[in-house]
Amino acid sequence: MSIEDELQATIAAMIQPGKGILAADESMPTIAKRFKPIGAESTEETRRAYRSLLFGTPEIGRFISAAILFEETLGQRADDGTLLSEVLSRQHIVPGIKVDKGKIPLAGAPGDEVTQGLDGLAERLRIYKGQGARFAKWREVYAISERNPTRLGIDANAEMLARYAAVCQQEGFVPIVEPEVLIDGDHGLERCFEVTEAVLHAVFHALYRHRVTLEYIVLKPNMVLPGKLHASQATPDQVAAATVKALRRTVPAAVPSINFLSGGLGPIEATANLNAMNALFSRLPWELSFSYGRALQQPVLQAWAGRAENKPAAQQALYRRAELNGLARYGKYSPEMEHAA
Ligand code: 5MM
Repeated sequence: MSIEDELQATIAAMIQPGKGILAADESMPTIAKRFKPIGAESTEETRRAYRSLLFGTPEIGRFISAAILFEETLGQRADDGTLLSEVLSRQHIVPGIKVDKGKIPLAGAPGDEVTQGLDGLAERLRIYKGQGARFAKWREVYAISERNPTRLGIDANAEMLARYAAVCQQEGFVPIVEPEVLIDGDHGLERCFEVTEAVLHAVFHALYRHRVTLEYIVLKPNMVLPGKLHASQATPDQVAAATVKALRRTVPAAVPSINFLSGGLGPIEATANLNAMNALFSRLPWELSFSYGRALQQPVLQAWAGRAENKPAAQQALYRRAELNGLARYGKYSPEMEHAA
């Protein structure tokens, strides 16, 4: 199969009506942070048990078309010895891998950060492909303050995303390009809009310069929201209008799908916002979908609480959340559904 055929097959499998992406690629410190409130210790075995639970959820492939894994998970097996990537493939869920190696302060731009991990990326991708991964993910993070992100921060992060995406496509991996403007702070929706627009503009300019084929990427952006400490929060319709406005100004029509991160939004808010976008805007050039981590997993973690006997309830929680987000893909979700059985 040519690289182009490979990319085409992967993107077609990742983007399907009524489905989205499950982000389960928490790094070691992040998964420990997620386990702490439910009283679970993060060990190789608890991480394996938890991720086996997620991926083994019966029928979850009805609403999830792809899952992002952390490197360790790619080599782990379910209780019956099946590789977790194979558990996913059997449900027609494409396995992918987070390939960035976390962020460090960006020299010359106080308050901005940049993500590491480009060294040896092509070689790592070849190994991951042998382990079943077909797409990759890389996240850049932008904090909002009066001074940040700086012009340097925006450009340096765009450059990293584009270099990563180019290497991925060269190796036959579909890159998920994730520029995340953080929700932290007391800024208003307008400031988030302004930053998101500038960030996306720079990202697509860099992708063009690095000859990345836009037909074979997935964009994973933040929604345009007021900071979480802002005096008033926005309605789903307001978030939808601002987010689509920013995307229309910056994301070329060649991009097949935009799969939002949840970025600290509650599960219900994340679903409601996605639903509003799909309900209000029916003639957009790209699919609008989800690639949630916390907004899909929070109810699962609560139901599981680190105990094997809670596995069926936890899987039910994941199935329900995925199903509701699947409805939001069509603009057919309503908050009343939260209380249905
Ligand atoms: C699942 O968390 C991902 C990895 O984060 P760390 O490297 O910080 O551990 C993260 O990239 C995630 O995929 C995105 O932030 C989307 O997740 P949310 O929870 O924001 O939907």
